[in-house]
Amino acid sequence: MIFQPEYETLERHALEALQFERLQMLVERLRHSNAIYRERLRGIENPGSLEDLAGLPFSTKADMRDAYPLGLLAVPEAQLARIHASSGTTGNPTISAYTKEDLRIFGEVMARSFAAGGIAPGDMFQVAWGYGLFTGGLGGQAGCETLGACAIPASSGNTARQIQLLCDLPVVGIGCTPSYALVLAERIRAEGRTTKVLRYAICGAESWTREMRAELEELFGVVATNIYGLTEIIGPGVAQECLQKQGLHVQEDHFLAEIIDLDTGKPLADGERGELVITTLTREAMPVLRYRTRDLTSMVRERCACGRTSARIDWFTGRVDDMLVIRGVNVFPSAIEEVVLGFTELSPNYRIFVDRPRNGLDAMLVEVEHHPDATIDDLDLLARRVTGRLSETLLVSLETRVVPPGTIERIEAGKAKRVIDRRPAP
Ligand code: DLL
Repeated sequence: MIFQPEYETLERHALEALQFERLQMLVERLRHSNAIYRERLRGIENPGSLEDLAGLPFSTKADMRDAYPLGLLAVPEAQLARIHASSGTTGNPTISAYTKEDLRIFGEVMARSFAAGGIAPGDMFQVAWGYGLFTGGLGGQAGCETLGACAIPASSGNTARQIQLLCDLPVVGIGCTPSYALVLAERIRAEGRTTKVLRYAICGAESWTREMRAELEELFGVVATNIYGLTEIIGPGVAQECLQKQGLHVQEDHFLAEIIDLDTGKPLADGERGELVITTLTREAMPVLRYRTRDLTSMVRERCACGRTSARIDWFTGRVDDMLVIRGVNVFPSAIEEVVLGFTELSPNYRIFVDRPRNGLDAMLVEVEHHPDATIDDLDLLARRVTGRLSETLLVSLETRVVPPGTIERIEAGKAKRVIDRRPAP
């Protein structure tokens, strides 16, 4: 179902005209309502077309940290209706502030996302992202309310309770991280239970792959779609896959997306992979101009078979910051995930350890679990095969360790942490 066909299926020329009009208003608004942006936009002309976007300054996470907590507000504090924040690993959290209108838009893009992922008004939907400062829980809640679905605000964690709700209530859809969906699916199977009517999982907030999706769909008996977003922009709902599964539709009337070359910052052509940059077209409290997300993807603009005309971004390779440099070779954890999940003998759980012995070279160990249903005669042989396939794909030598099912710790709240990099900080 398309929740707002009047926006989601707008002809491209009309959509781009709307984006341009909103971009002009945004630049004007930033000049007049925020001192940091006024300074940054000094001497820069207002855009005369959408192409002029490329001449406007970028914003980065560092800008947000520097302006902590409320330096990037574009409305008086008295107009704020909510604050969310993302923790990050070091320093100040990143704050996102919302007016009442921003919250309405948050609900709207989440309702569109849930509808695209198979949820209909009247359906029960279990929101299993964390409620609180994290945007997932309350964003999911708003999506249900705007769509007219029935929200079950389970929040993250408390797996026994989550399973009870899924097995007892007619829950049609669940929203959570992909790694938590996997935890739930594994546990339900191990306990020999079945969910009552669960059919859709809408997963996001962390990097995952199509291979992981296939595993999850099989184990959970659901259709799983990918949802993307970030605190700095609004939270989840920036982009969402439809049931055609041909990439994530960007909610382009609210978020203007570009793909740029990481090094030069120049816009890339459709289909080329680079860093996703987003401009908020309608945010009031904390609008963002050309935010460098650090997330790597590509974008196409052809109409999708579902009827939506919005641009679609591909599944992410990962974050720039998550890239491991092993003896000079760049390695994305997502590439390791793709290879590991290609082995039917292995479960979708894995961990990557990176060490640098004193005066030695980087050493990478990939720990994988053998699948509970697989009979494996020779664990060493399996480890050697996985090692071979991984080093062939990644072009770096490494070791693999196969451990028994259930050995690798499952994360029940928050984002999965699969990489343990124990090298000294540079
Ligand atoms: O993770 C918002 C969210 C909540 C998205 C629920 C989806 C579902 P942050 O904590 O600010 O916000 O983290 C944002 O997470 O820049 C990506 O690196 C990563 N990320 C989010 N969704 C995906 C996804 C929320 N579908 C950061 N695929 C982003 C890959 C994702 N990475």
